Amino acid sequence: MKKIYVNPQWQGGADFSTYAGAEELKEYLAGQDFVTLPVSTDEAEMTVRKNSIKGFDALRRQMHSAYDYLRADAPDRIFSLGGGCDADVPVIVYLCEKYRGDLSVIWLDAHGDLNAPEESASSLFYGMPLRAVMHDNCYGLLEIRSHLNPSHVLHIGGRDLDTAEKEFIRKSGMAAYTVQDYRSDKDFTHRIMQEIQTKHIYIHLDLDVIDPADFPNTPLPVDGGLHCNEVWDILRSTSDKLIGLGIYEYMPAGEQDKFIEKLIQFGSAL
Ligand SMILES: [Mn+2]
Repeated sequence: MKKIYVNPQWQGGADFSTYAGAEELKEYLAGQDFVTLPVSTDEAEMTVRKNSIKGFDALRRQMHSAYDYLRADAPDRIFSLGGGCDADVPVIVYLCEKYRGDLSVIWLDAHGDLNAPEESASSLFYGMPLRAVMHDNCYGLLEIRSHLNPSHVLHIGGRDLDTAEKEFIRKSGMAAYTVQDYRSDKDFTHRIMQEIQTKHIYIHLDLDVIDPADFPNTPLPVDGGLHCNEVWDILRSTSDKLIGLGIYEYMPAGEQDKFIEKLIQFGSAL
């Protein structure tokens, strides 16, 4: 069974634009069954800082609540829409448990999302979600039964990574490919599919992996990104094993976007 979740969690970036983005994405889902996960809009909660994470209590409460929804529904395929990148953590934790670790995650993102809390200059959780799903208890935010194995992570499209994030990639054994890596190998998608040993793949798509000239409606755009057709190529190449897709960091555009429409059709057909 497939389920569609909209998680407008904005606290990771302390930025309401992703909350508003989730609201706008719902318009693309008209006529479909989906669940909107509960999220606080209380800005005062952002002043609570624990474990070097801002908005810790609100994040912890929302992540537990999202995780409870997932466990109760027990879907085997998930299409999720954010919200900030951090809103994807309960989905990945759930799928990792559901498939007993037999899950690879392809993380498409201009940023690493790989900071440990104490390495983060901002203490904002949206810079940490990929690291958190590889950590025993998501730094106190969510208790995990089986965390994601770094050797099951493929980061693609990164071009604005912190020193500590590069160091983590080097030490952890996770794979990371740049836009240049993708373009310099005609068989890139074929090759990464050969590399993936698990039976199941989840794709986390932070829209800022796309070049701002192709898609600007995201809070932290970075030049030199993938083109929409290249992102599409990566998505389609995984379809045999794909059991989930997440679309994150969407900022309201105020008008219909063709590529978002295409992505939402793809996710809805999982
Ligand atoms: Mn991100």
